[in-house]
Amino acid sequence: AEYRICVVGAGAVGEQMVRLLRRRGFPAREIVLFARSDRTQEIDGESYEVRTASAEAFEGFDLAFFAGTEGAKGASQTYGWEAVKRGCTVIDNGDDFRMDDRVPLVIPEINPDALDRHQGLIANPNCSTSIALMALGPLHRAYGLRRVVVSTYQAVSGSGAGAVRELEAQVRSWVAGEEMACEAYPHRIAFNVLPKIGSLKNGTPSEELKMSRETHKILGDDSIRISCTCVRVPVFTGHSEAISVECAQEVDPAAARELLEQAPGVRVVDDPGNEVYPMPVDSENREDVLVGRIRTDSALDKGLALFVAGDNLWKGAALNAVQIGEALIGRGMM
Ligand code: 11C
Repeated sequence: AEYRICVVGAGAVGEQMVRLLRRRGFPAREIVLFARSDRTQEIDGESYEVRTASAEAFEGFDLAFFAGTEGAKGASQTYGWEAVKRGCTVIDNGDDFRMDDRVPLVIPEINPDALDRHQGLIANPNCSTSIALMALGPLHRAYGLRRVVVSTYQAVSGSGAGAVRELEAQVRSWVAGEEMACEAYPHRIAFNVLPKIGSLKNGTPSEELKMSRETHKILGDDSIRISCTCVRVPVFTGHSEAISVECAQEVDPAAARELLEQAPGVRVVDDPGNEVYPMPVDSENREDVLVGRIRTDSALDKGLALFVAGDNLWKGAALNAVQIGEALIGRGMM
């Protein structure tokens, strides 16, 4: 079968969704973009029709990918269930329904069975959650995670195309000896790090709440104690994370490395003596999440430390969404 597909949101994530649908040969009869105005948009040399979104516009589509970022924020609240009512399955990259009990939150390599309970709308996790869980999922299954301590190093593209332009403009201003303009963040991001991502909810930055709540939901285990510090760094694309875990079972770093080498969607790059380790520049436009610096964490009982890097727009967003679509087809649910 070939499917009629729409992508809601024509920004950074929407564009990557279209690119990955094509690149992975998704069986699409048609791909249409929905945004705030009618126009056409060129992606990789192909011209796509952009239509104004409305509830009725979803009529006749089989699958809708909501980019859920930038200009498309809130679109799934307005149109998500409206599209489902019209027979369209929705995969939502945004934050609106991730913790909704009706909505499975899915990383296809980690918890594909959650798809069986879907009611038309499926949520894609936050980028830092997906990238961490590509390593933490297999470790949890093998060793049982008790505690997780994460520090993230998140790229500006996670804040949208405006933040990417701002980092570049600030670097140019610095070179020219000029004042840096700050709009995307409350402080300059060039040659700086910002240890708060998202708005505060009861004193905790929303990005840190997302990471712990989503991890509990995806792994189906609320007992894991999670502590996060999410930090924005002056990197264009690729979120990196330093992670320490305490396990229920004894964990040997060599065995953990072997386990992660077998894990789908993971590439182990772990030879620090030869300067081989995960870096955001190597994760960009790459489907696998890079995992390395795998070692004992002696500050924790049965502890393991590791470092991961993944493309926040790919596995962190568009790729995972497309893989959810592929998994639905693979499970005969489309
Ligand atoms: C960031 N993680 O890097 C965010 C972007 O809930 O999907 C994605 C926000 C989300 O700022």
